[in-house]
Amino acid sequence: MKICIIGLGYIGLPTATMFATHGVDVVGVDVNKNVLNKLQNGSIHIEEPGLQEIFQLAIHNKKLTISNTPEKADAFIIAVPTPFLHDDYGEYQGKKYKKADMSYVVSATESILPFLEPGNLVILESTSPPRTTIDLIKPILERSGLKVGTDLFLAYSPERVLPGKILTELKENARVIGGINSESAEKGRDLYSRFVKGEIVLTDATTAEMVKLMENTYRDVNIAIANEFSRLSDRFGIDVWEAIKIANLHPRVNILNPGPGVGGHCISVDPWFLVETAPDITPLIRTARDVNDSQPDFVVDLVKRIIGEPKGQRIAALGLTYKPDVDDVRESPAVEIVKILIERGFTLRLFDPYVKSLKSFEDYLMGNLEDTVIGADLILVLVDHSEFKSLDPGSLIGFRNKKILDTRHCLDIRKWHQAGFEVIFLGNSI
Ligand code: SAJ
Repeated sequence: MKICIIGLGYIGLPTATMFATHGVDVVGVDVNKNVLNKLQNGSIHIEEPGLQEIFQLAIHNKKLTISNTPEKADAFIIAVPTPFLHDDYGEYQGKKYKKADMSYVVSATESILPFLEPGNLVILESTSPPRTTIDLIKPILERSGLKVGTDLFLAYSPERVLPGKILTELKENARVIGGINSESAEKGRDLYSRFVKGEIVLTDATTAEMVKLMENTYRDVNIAIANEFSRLSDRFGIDVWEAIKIANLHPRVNILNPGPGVGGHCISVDPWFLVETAPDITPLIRTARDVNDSQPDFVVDLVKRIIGEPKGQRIAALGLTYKPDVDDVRESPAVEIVKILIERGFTLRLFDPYVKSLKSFEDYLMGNLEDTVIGADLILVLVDHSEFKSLDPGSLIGFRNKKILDTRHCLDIRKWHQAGFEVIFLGNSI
């Protein structure tokens, strides 16, 4: 069995490695020269626990090869990104909405055309708007002269893994495989069952696309309501964290955590794929996106209420990634908050143990925590990295004001009080 995986990013690389360590010959293909260089030299370009070791094993055993072009194989998996377009918006009733950039999916699909042979299976893994497999991928594949459904088999199978836990979740999570016909879905099941231990559920391609989008949209909408609760609690002078804890004692209530906003390449992007394809019937999904996207403004407003309008105050911002213990800053609300604070005229120093350099913030980024907090009027915790949660405030010196704003509710308040700090949480009236 030989497969070709197009796209060696956060999903393609772990998936390629998994297949390669489960008896399949894998050709991993990417177009990015830096990525190829790194991988061909034996090291991975993403931070993911455990991946480096099994990647090296797969390369060493010659089960995984890295290339810049596809080759003939039994199956092809497309795992390229589907970000949104940054300069092309749709509009519905005077409001702009974001649109998916399908160009990587299109060029990846076109790149396999010369290598397709009768009996091949093609799987799209990239998160995509509903009907992409049928309306976009199928016609491209048919340009090969092969008939999709009889000569070629086609399915959509979304990844559903959590960054930071990818290797375990790839194996253990339930996997949905949506075929354009039942034979395609069954061939998909035969392929993924080589390493998937979770339940494999077969359905049609459009249902599988919807399942993926519904999961992330469900989460986005639920985080939006938690964020709105944080604003209400702030207004009414109560602690949102205590209120949520008590509300969640109800057997049918499970409110998520408010925070500085929603980031990452999934939850903050995918709901737009539904709004884009059906703007007239998705007001709730759209509003949730707007609420989460405006949460950074709420944080900036809170900062101003704590230290006043900018006139030379210094802020030590801790954390830039979109969530804890990863190095990913895509769509990160922390980055957005820092950007707004700098624009407004505050003086910032930044530190993130996972981010050693970041375009446009180079002058602000510090190499260690100690230098970051010197002269600070406010410590602003934007990400709940383990390193910050376990921080001993007694080890830090040189503040101008001992104030800390925790947007993640992750600090041990007792320790910080003992060290003489005023601790403020997002969603806890000041
Ligand atoms: N967040 C909150 N409050 C919460 C939970 C999360 O503000 O209660 C924020 C996080 O801080 C982060 C963002 O939401 O900025 C998203 O983080 P996440 O950990 O919820 O999810 P992702 O984006 O890392 O991964 C999601 C997962 N989807 C679901 O949990 C439904 C994962 O299973 C998917 O595979 C992934 O998206 C994807 O690739 O689509």
